[in-house]
Amino acid sequence: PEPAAANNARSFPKGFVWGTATSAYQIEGAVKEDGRGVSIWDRFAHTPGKIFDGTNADVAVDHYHRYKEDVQLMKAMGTKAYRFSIAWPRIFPEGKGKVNPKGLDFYNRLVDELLANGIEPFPSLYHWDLPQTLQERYGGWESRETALAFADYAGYVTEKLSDRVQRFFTLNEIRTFVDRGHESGILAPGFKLPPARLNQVRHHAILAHGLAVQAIRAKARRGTKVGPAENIFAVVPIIETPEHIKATEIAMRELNAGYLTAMLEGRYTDAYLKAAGADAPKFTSEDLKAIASPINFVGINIYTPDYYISASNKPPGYQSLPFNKSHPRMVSSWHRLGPETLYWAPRLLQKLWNVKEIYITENGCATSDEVAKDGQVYDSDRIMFLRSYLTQLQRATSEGAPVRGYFLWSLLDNFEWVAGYAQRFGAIYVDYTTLKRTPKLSASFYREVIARNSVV
Ligand code: GBH
Repeated sequence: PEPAAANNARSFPKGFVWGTATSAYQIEGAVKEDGRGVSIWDRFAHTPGKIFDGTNADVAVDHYHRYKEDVQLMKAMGTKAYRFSIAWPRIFPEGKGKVNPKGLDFYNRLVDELLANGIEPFPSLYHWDLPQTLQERYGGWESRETALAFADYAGYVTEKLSDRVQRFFTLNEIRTFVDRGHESGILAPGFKLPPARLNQVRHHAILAHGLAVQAIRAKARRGTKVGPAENIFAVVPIIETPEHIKATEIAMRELNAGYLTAMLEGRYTDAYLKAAGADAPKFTSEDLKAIASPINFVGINIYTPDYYISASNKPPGYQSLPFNKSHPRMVSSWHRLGPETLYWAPRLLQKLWNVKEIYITENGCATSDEVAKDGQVYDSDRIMFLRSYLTQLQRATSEGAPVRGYFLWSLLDNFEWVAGYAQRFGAIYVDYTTLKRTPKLSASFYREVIARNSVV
């Protein structure tokens, strides 16, 4: 590859970490291999009617057996980092108790392979694949037991891997698996809980994060760094004037009150507790202290904007905007285009909570990719998407926002949860019959961005 261009108006800071991201259930397959236990996602995907195309991730893209090939694909793109998730039911098939060393072996092999190829591992400890036994025995996230079990698992894994892994993410997108899994029931475990129980689930999930941070401090090698990877409400002032920016700051803090705000401030906001009323979660001050255990960085998954304007004459001072009917979307119906999210999310994290290290732990889109007659995949719209989002991210870093890295979702086309295999998020195309991998045109685009450390 050509040498990185000298600093120009589109460059990222020196040492910026470029990576790709995946998660265990979405890519690994091998669900019955080497002693892996059953997860709530195995159960959910095998329940008729839950997945759009009737599929499951029993095989997925067979990464469990093809990880060496996949690492070579990462290397060919020039990525220096890889965010993947560790499947809890591979390590503790029943969530707690008896450990399964063969499960850990897979991640040992993967970490070693990454390091041998100059790629830094950034594992997440939970990407929604809760051991089914914890669901059945305790009611899953409805129980504090699950938070305690998660902390034990986190301590165990980080103790084993922290000789080679420097940074761990705790839970991926608490907001998504809490709300979509326990309120609308679209994701596993597929519940529609009343508000009080839902709020308790949310509390246990952020408590699991905090207790895991403590367990990692106790068990992992000194200096191991940890943080969440959250699907924050990515609030954006639709008009960038002081008045609307101010309203956005208030909205950012309140909308994330059940998640990041609690983790960073060690309290639930008054507005959050007031709105919950009698349904507020039950918690102790010790819980809040644990939830706010000092972290090293904040990871944010950014896809779609939440637009706000000021409403200064009526509390709470901000107003959410509906999307115009013609607002452009990507393939996923929820996925509206909003590149400015990659500017505002880091700026607001820095402004509101003085966050000093930020990773964009996911960003990307599904497009309707096909292999052309010449064997190539011309995903022009993914390139357009990435260029427009990265331009806004560069705007943030050039103004001093402390973003240290960016992980493209996703390395490979994969099992897109409730959408099954119908939505392709990969920079690399996967033929689901042969499992053959073909880098898309966007992989070439991304390689050039990385080689130049600059938007191209
Ligand atoms: C991420 O979620 C996940 O971390 C990742 O595993 C996933 O593959 C990727 O994004 C792409 O989706 O169907 O109307 O209920 C992104 C945030 C929140 C987007 C839940 C989809 C469901 C909308 N997701 N949302 S709806």
